[in-house]
Amino acid sequence: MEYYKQINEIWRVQGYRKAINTLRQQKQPVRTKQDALKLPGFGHQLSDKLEEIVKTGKLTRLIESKKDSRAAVLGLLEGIFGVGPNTAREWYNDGVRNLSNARVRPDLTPQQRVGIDRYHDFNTRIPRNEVAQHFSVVESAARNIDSGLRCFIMGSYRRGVQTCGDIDLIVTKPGTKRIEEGEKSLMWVLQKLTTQLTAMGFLKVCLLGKDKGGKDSNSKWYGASMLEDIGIWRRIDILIVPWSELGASLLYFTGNDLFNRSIRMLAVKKGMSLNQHGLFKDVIRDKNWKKIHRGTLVEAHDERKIFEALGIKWLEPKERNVG
Ligand code: DCP
Ligand code: MG
Repeated sequence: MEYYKQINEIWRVQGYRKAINTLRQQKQPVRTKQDALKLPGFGHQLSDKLEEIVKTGKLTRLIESKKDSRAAVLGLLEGIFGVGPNTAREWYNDGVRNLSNARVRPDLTPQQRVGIDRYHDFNTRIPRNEVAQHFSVVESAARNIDSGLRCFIMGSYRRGVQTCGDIDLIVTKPGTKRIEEGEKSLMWVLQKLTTQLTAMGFLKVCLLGKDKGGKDSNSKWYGASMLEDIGIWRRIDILIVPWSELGASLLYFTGNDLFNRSIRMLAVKKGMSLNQHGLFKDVIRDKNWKKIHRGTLVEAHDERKIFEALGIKWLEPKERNVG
């Protein structure tokens, strides 16, 4: 039971708790699988385990789970929004073994606290049709703000998978360019959009950290959204991208991450460089492979043209589920 508590398997913990109570109430010792099966809360698996303990004095499953319990706890902790492998390891070394231990960390960020409070919600896959419903809410709010805005669903949804880990959305507007190039018309959109959606009760919390998204602070928003009739908080990312870079953004945010890695490597092999802002050539790098000049733009707006410029045939998003 303690092991399952650590790895947050609540149903199993309850099963074990019931079985333990049942055993405590027995007047006669329970020694065999057959005896155990007669007791409430004892199925075949638990009864087998009981007999194994009586006969051998040990439990193989428990020995195994001790071996993998570090990995399990690290996995559990990394499932908290805002906790990466380094934080998980640090917390583990400090003795954190479950979510309750994590919750009382003095260094817990507000985002991690939400991640713990909504642990179950955030770790439940989202059915495709629910992603589409969240999208519709955002899209109609965006259209109300400015009928010229265009919204897209990215990530695993665009690759056609049946359930998604989170909701990735892009908002853009025909004619807009990069902020550095002087086009500012989209900067206020995200602010207005998220404020309205929050007031509607659709967006539940903003999960941007202290740096508020760093240099992209005007163009991305991380948080949680919820449909009233479903009641589960979902992780949602809304990104504002300039129309001039739509293709590169579509390519990047469609993924999957392994596909992205290989297509970026291909670009490098061809003397180019690909990122979410575009495909560039004549990039100048120093001897540590650090970019010292971003190069000249080959293509950024048209996703298909990026494939062409790389000399590869167009791949539908559903053909980009690699690995
Ligand atoms: N991405 C990437 N490298 C990363 C993270 C993300 O290239 N380290 C890109 C590719 C992803 C896209 O961003 O497909 C969206 O990121 P997600 O983490 O939301 O991944 P998916 O949407 O693909 O999967 P999931 O269903 O788990 O959300
Ligand atoms: Mg996603």
